[in-house]
Amino acid sequence: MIAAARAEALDVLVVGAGFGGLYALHKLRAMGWRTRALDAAPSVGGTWWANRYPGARVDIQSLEYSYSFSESLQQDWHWTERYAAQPELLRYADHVADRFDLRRDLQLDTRVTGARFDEAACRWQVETDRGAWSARFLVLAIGPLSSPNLPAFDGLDRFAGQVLHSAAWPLAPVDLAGRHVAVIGTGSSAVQIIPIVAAQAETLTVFQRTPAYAVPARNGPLDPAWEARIKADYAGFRARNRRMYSGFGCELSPRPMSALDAAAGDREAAFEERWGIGGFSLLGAFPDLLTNLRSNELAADFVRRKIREIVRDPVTASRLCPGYPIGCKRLCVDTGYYDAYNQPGVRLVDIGADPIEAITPGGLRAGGRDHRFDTLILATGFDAYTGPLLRIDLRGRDGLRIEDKWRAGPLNYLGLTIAGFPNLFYVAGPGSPSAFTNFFVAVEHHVDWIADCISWLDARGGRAIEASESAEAAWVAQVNLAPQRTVFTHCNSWYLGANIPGKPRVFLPLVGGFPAYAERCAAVAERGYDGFVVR
Ligand code: N01
Repeated sequence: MIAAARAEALDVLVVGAGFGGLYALHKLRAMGWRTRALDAAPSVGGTWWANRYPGARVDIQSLEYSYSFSESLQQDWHWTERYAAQPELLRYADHVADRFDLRRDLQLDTRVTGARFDEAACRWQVETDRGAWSARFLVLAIGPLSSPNLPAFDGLDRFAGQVLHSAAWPLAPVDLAGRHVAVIGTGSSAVQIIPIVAAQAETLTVFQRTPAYAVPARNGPLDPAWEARIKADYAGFRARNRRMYSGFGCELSPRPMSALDAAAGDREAAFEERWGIGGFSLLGAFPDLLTNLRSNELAADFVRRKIREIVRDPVTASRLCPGYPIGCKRLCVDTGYYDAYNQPGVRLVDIGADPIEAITPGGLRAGGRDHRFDTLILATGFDAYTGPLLRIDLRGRDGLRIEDKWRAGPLNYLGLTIAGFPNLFYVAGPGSPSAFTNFFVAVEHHVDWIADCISWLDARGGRAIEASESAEAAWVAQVNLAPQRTVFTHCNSWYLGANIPGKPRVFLPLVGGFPAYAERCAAVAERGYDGFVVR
């Protein structure tokens, strides 16, 4: 670990020590750049450090949700389960930090508070809560989902019991035995928390504003035969996944037809097969499930029938059935979510119909009714994509402030750069396909592209590189247009910023698939960083 903060002149400062930041530090340092990484947390791991709520687990299979940059790493590391749980993912992050000797250039417990581009020096001057740094290039690997959403519920500060947030869970174990617990929210975090809490707590009341679609994970010990088969040609498996729309799932192909054209029995068999396989595979049963509302409705109806089969109380089952297209909000991958509602102490309250009026000292009031509990779990998600960047007082050329630049939405080029902010790159930010992509495939791509760009600039003696405003405008137009041809605009979701009051409603991630995006980024580079201005 490097010594206490000081104004140190670097080539590259990486912000974030999650999986994006760790790889950025490794890659850029190996290329000879004087690189450091900072993270506000006391540990590496990023989202897997912060989201340590009970039940936290990845929703992409671990043999796919892992680094591909090192053959020896991917051969040596053994995942114990098909979908790794949070502690195992954290062990993996720690292992990577140790294995590649990253800690000597890593400073934890250090929050970046501001960064200003010094035009005369062509450098970023970075402020942290532990001193200042100066770097030629700034790489923000701060994660799209790292700024928790804490809704401004009236009376929250007067609640007499314990308040927990899924994305800021305490380090010390929380014993819920004998407690009367409430969960607000029914997104991916809540869907993982609820079955665990249902098994531990005396009672559990779930406050649902909008029902989620959840599909079974079918988690279990990792099949050694499958692991051996993948490891026999891991590079080939990774390459095939990089050609997939979402950067994973290469071993399953959709039926080669619209869901509407399949015979009813075949369609049902396809959905059943995917329900049995588990995870996101259901959405890949037919190629048009996310682009054709009528096809989508067939899959949505299949899941609603499953919910009614699992949940014994018909009123609760009906409340749990979503009315919007499946996949419009990110699909949840669960273990025992719907079944949890069959337990005697578990209740579902519809706050879509009867919104929360106030948190009271002993619970909350909604629709004129008082609900009593002693522990409140907010599983209310994140201020996605823009929240993490806007927490930093970021100023580009001519003092341009990021909050002014992004007042109407996150202007960017390729989801990697921002006009007016030279030599600044971000990993898995707005305008990139990260939310729809295996995160490891996304971050390895972004970091490799950034590393190539920096090398190219340096090799031709350039001091600064910056997206042009015209290239940025064209990119943002594409990001906004692409979802119009899909089901993604037919509900309120964090993809649209709709979960945060007052946030501009613009589509944040890029729709269109990882391969097309990667091709576009490669073409930009091949054409001499088309759309960029070099000084
Ligand atoms: O957050 P969410 P999340 N009053 O925004 C409700 C990833 N992830 O933390 O739908 C009442 O999905 C909100 O209601 P509504 C994954 O990408 C992955 O669960 O806005 N309710 C919703 O029900 C995921 O998509 C895993 O009407 C309020 C819930 O809170 C992303 O992180 C696990 C409210 C928030 O759901 C976010 O998931 C966990 C209010 N004022 C997360 N505000 C894996 O499995 C919000 N809600 C790997």
